[in-house]
Amino acid sequence: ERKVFCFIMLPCFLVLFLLFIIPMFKPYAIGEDGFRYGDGIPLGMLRLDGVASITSGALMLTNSDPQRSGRAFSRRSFGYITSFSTTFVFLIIPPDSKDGVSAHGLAFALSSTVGFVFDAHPGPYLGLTNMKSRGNGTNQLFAVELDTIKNPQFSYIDENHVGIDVNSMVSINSHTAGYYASNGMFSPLKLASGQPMQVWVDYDGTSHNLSVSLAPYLEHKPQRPLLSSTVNLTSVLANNSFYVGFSSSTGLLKSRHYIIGWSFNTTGKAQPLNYTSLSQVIEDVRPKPQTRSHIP
Ligand SMILES: [Ca+2]
Repeated sequence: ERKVFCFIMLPCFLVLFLLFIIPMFKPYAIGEDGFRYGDGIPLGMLRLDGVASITSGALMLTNSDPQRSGRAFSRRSFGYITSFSTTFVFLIIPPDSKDGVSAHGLAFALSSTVGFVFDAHPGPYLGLTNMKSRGNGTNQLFAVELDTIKNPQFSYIDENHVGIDVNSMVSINSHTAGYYASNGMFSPLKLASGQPMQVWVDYDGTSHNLSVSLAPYLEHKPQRPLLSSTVNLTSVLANNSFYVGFSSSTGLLKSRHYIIGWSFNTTGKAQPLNYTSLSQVIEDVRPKPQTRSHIP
């Protein structure tokens, strides 16, 4: 009787396994999902490592330790890359607000692997590559860097630039940080000013056009992007799946790098952020002005 029971029930268990268990391991398919969190950082979706932590509702990528990296990437991978649209608000607090010198910056990144976290170096590598791996196609890495150090070794244009990086921290395209106003004039912005700013990155999977815009917090997305490049991300992210997130590092200078809010979409424009919530987070993480008590 027991044998008959097994004979009937085993195929049933197998069918149940195929129906329910296997789909749990399926990566996010494009068109199925994105991060649509307008209120801040999608905390549960992120895997933090290095010195990254969540504080006051913000993602703090680096704390006040020198020569350290912090990263936050999506726990689950997305499928084959087609198009994407993302926007985020960041805040860099330099170690000494008087001279505004800061290190090293942060990057928004897509990668087919998160294995690099074990070998990536801080400082100018922004926690994404190292001396040996830089430029390797096996990195399967795309990044938009917000770089606050001039490093002649990497052909950096200045100590305050935005760059498009493919498998390397030597940018394929870069521009002094700032934005084009509606009258066409370029307005420079200091990345490590202690002021929040917003970034938009849009990628068209058909034309392979990638554009990056930057603006002061609460300003509209500029009509003219700061940077545009043609990048075939299908060939960069060759594993046909990718993780998305942020990385940052300090050097001898110990800056704090924050992501305040983020939205990422693979099926249309990035969802707008909730600025009311973000303004509160910004207020909470910013250093408070020193108040002196007057003792008569
Ligand atoms: Ca750079």
